[in-house]
Amino acid sequence: MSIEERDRRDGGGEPRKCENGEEPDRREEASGSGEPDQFTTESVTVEGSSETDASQVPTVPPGFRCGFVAIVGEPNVGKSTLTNRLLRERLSIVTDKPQTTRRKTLGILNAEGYQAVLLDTPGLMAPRYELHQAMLREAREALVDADVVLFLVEPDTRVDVPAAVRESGGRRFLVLNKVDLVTRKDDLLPMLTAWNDTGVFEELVPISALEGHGTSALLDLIVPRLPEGPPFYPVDELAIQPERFFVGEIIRERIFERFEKEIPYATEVTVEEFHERPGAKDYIEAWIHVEQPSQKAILIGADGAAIRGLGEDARGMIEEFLGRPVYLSLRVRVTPKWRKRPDALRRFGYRG
Ligand SMILES: Nc1nc2c(ncn2[C@@H]2O[C@H](COP(=O)(O)OP(=O)(O)OP(=O)(O)O)[C@@H](O)[C@H]2O)c(=O)[nH]1
Ligand SMILES: [Mg+2]
Repeated sequence: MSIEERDRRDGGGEPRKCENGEEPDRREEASGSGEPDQFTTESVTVEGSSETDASQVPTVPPGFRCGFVAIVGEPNVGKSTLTNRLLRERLSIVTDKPQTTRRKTLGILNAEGYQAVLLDTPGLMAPRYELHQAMLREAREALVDADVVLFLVEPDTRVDVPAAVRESGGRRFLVLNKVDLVTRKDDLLPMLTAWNDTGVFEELVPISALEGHGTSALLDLIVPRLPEGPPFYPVDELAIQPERFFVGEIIRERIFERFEKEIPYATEVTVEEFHERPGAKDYIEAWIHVEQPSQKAILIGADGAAIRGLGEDARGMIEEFLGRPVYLSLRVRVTPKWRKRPDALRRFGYRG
């Protein structure tokens, strides 16, 4: 199957609710500063392929459960870490910096007797510009769709339930994450009691998403709350968003890891080309958009060293994710004030 076919299938199979793996609108070229600089990296061979056949949907036994589980909370509380832990796959990007996740990311947890569609979301926060508004829309949409809402918090945070969580129609759980950081376990009970006193949650579950403590117990509480019904997606699928979405996310993650201060936040990644080539590795061309020429200079680095390092790092992770070797070409271009511009955000695939 070609990448185009796979992406069409990944993005096109209409789920009962939510998500369609939208492509950015290429007709709306964001303004730049002349030709972008291009950098390429050689690839290494990685064996194996993760290709699956979407048509193989087995018959559903009686009592099968399927539903959407929204994972929401403030930035950096561990939503993506929990998503990956429950999926047992590294699907969502994770960094130690807040506001890493910018779009709703679907992960499909398939197990005997149920399919839980996990919705990892951007952090709930006070929006400062258009990009934040778009991120909040993604999180709120997930809440509308959810059968179960996991509201993640860290220890010792102020007890405050956002209206969007309070008003969501799903079954609400308070998930106290990062309990590995709490040295005196006696401190947990008062924290959980304070959250319980809000009267919003039907379960309160302490976990460590990082270490995997409490996460199977959490799943055991989630599954009975999913409605009975057939699976929404083929039961051998992990994700429905197109491969190019995850490729862009991996590049963004590596930027968050490798660059400091405002650079990760002023950066967006679009995958402009992604195709198979007869007798050669898949070709991927991604553009890294920044807001100012000074940021472009930092990303490129002296003699292109920074972007070469980024390209090699990202290519390795992309190959691991896709299970096949790729040729990655990175370009950097300046799109002034893109975080505040609805036209640029649309071009980058955010919905208005
Ligand atoms: N100690 C500890 N750290 C954790 C735990 N879960 C997540 N982290 C760390 O917290 C940081 C943020 O994790 P993410 O999963 O990216 O958090 P997020 O809520 O998805 O963040 P945004 O996407 O930015 O909103 C990372 O450094 C994680 O390793 C945990 O249970 N214990
Ligand atoms: Mg995240």
